[in-house]
Amino acid sequence: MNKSLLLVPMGLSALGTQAKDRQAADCDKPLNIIYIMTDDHSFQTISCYDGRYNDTPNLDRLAREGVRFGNSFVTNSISGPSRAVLVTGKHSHKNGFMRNDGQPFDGSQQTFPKLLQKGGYQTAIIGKWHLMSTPTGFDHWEILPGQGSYYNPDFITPEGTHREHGYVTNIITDKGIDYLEHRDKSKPFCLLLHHKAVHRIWMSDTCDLTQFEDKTFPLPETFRDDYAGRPAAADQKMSIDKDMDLAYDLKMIDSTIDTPLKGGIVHGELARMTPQQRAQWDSVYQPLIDRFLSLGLSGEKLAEWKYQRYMRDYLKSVKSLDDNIGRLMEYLEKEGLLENTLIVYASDQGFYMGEHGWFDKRFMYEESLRTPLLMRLPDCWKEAERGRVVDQMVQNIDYAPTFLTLAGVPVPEDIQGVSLVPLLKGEKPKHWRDAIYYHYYEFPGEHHVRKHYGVRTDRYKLIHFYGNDIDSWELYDLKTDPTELHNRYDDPKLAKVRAKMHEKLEQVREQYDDRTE
Ligand code: SGN
Ligand code: CA
Repeated sequence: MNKSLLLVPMGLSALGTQAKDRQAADCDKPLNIIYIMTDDHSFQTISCYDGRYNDTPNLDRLAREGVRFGNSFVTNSISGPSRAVLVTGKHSHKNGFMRNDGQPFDGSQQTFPKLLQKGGYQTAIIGKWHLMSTPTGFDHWEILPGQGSYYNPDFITPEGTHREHGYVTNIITDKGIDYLEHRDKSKPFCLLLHHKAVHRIWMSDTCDLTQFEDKTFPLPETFRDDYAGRPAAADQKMSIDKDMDLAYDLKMIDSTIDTPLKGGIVHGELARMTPQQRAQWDSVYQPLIDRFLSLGLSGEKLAEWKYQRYMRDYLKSVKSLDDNIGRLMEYLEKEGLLENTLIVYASDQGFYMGEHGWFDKRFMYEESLRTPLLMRLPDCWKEAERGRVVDQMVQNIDYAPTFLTLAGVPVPEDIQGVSLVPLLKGEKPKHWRDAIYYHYYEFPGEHHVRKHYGVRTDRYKLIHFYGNDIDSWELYDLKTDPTELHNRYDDPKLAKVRAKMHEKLEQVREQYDDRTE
């Protein structure tokens, strides 16, 4: 692998750069890191990214007091792989965790939390882990089993499994604050706070049940996509119309509604609720169910109704998340921790809010390739301008080297990402990467998205869907076709672009040493 292929000057001796970073950091104390990751949170539903649907004042504050990454992408748009990329700073084929339903993460490998520990940091993870093996590299850990539950969730700790009472987003935030209260105050810390929200099946806290019920959302332009010229997109199982389950996803629980996934909610989340929680839930959902039954919807009307229900439920769980970020910020402010703490907000990947008619993620199309990324800068970085949007293309392989650099810990050569610290400081590195690489592997699998890999530059995207029964290429001009409806792979007008993008793809596959197909 030749890491310097696309990133020549970034390769400047790691150590030299770090010393400079710390010096420029202008801080007396070492920096703390709080990395908040949510699950499936679309940038479309964060108001500093997109104002169409909701307000997220607390997330917007992170952007205002720091930077918002306008071109932030993942390498493999699915939870476990994204988390493995986060801790290792390496693409899936290098860290070995390529799909949610494969082998457990090999926790004996190098990760940034382990390197931080060696560098004198105390490290903690609270919330969704999803890597199937016991967390390593953390002085403190409390994780959800698998996907976890919204109501009265179980937590696994080194002492065993126990159940907590309440709503998961509040509990994870409480646990984060409690950890900060009781930490060893003589050492800097790195806390990973990994929420379950806003993952399927988008259940809200009891106090937010009525939120958004009076709102109607505009259908995305591509809601009725016919997938012409895109065979892989035509053959998925993530359509709001066809695959979103009325009982499970949309909570229409009634004896007259029998759906394939109904048992999942009846014996899952609803069965976990206390009688009091259930009564609060029913007081809002029973009238919605009655109304739905009285409407007798079908066809397009039903699809549109499903979209509205989906949006409302999803946004309710975003509301609770944003409120809890506010609660954490209040605590950090009160404790004087904003001075020397970097606060990062990211999701494990993006999500479809009805674009192309979909929910879920996985595809290399924009909505799921992108992921929100906000970084609130420590107050002691007096020189860095706040409220900036960073336009350079960044990827989740970059988080690990960023955190190591901030901690003054040397970045090992085999880490594939690059430190974002220069971008945080407002520098304009001359030779930043001009392409990102993506590879998705979970097929056969839930939602039936084919294996694919590809390359994206600031303007074009080339994707190869492959497998036993598919071998198809897609090429998009994101400038003229930002919603990716027109596959131009066979368009003679783009022949030169196509050849260049193939070259670029070869280049990034070589750079990241990916020969898997
Ligand atoms: C679950 C969901 C899927 C989702 C995957 C992966 N089904 O299996 O809809 O795509 O997680 O999501 S559910 O019936 O369990 O809700 S991920 O974010 O964890 O990768
Ligand atoms: Ca996810």
